[in-house]
Amino acid sequence: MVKEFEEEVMHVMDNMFENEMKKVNDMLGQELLISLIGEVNAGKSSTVNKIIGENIASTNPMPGETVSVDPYNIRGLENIKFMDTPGLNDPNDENPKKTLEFVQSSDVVLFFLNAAGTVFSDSEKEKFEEIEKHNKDILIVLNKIDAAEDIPSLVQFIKKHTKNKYKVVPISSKTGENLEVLKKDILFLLEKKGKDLLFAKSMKEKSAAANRWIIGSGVSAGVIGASPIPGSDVIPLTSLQVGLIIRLSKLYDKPLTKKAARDMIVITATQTLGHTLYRQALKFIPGAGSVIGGTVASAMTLALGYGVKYAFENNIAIDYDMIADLFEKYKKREKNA
Ligand SMILES: Nc1nc2c(ncn2[C@@H]2O[C@H](COP(=O)(O)OP(=O)(O)OP(=O)(O)O)[C@@H](O)[C@H]2O)c(=O)[nH]1
Ligand SMILES: [Mg+2]
Repeated sequence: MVKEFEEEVMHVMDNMFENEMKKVNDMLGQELLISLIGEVNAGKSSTVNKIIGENIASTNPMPGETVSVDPYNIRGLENIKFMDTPGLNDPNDENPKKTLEFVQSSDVVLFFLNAAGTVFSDSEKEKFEEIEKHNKDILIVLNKIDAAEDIPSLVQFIKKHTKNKYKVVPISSKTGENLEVLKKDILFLLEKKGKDLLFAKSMKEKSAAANRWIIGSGVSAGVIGASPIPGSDVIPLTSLQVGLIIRLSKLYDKPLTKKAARDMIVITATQTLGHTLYRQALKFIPGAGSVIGGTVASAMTLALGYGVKYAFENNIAIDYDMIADLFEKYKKREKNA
C-alpha cells in the first residue's frame, strides 16, 4: 500500500522537485545590496561590524572616518554586500553622487540617526527626503540608544516626521541591543523581493525566518485544502511542501535529495492522515471537491515544517512520532481558532 503512495508522490515530485530546487538556487545566486546612510559619526561602520561579526569597517570617535563607499560581506556569503558610506554631511566625501547611486540600486537602505545627537535635524530631514526619492525600502535605524533617554518619544518623533511610512528600529551597535530585531526587519523587507532566504542564511538565529516560511506554508496549505476545487489536493500540496523543505534545507545547509524529500512528505502524510485518507487524496475524484480539508492540510504542513526544522537544527534524524503529535496539536488548535 505504502509503495503505491510513494510511487504517486514520486510522480508528482518528478515534475516539481528540480523546478523548485532551481527556483531556490536562482534565488540564492542573486546579489543583495544593503546600504548604510546617515550623518557622520552615527555609527554606520560600527553597525556593519556588528552585523557581519567582524571588525573590518574602521570606526572612530572623530567624525569622517569612512571616506569612500566600501562594500563588506559576511565571510562565505559573497553575494550579500553591506555598503558602508561616508557621512552625508562629510566635507571629505568627494562623491555624494556615488552614494545616491548605491542607494538607488540597494535592496534595503538603512538610514541612521544618532539617538545621542540631534535626532532628525533639518539637514537630516533634507537628506532623508532626497534618499526617499531614490529608494523607498528604508529602515530608519536609531542608533546609540545606550547613550540616550526616552527612546519611545524619539521613535514617535521620527515616525511623525516621516509620515509613518517607515519602520523605526532603535538599536545600540555598542551593546548589541536589538541587533537581532534589525536583522529580522531587514529579512521581512526582503521577502517581497524573494531575497529573504539569501539574507536568512547570514543570520545566526535562523529560527525566525524558518518559522515565517512554515507558518506561511501552513496558511497556504489551509487554502488549498479548503478550496472546493475537484481533483487531487496532492499536487499543489506536495509542491508547497517540497518548496518548504528545500528552503529549510538551504537555510540550515543540509543536503537534500529528491528521495529524502519524498520520504519526508510520504511518511508525514501516512503518519498523520493514515493510509486510507491519504490514498483518497491522491486520487482524482471528479466533482468530489477537496478530500483533505483545510484544517488537516494546514496542520499536516505545519507539523512537517516544524519536524524537519527541528531535525535540521539539531542535526538529528526526523522524528515522525513527534510530527504526528504536532499534527494532532495543530489540528485541535486550528479547529478551535
Ligand atoms: N555609545 C555608543 N557609541 C557608539 C554606538 N555606535 C557607535 N558608537 C561610537 O560612535 C563613534 C562613531 O562610530 P562609527 O561607526 O565610526 O560611525 P560612522 O557613522 O561610521 O561615522 P563616519 O564614518 O565618520 O561617517 C565611534 O566612537 C563608535 O564607537 C552606540 O551604539 N553607542
Ligand atoms: Mg564610518
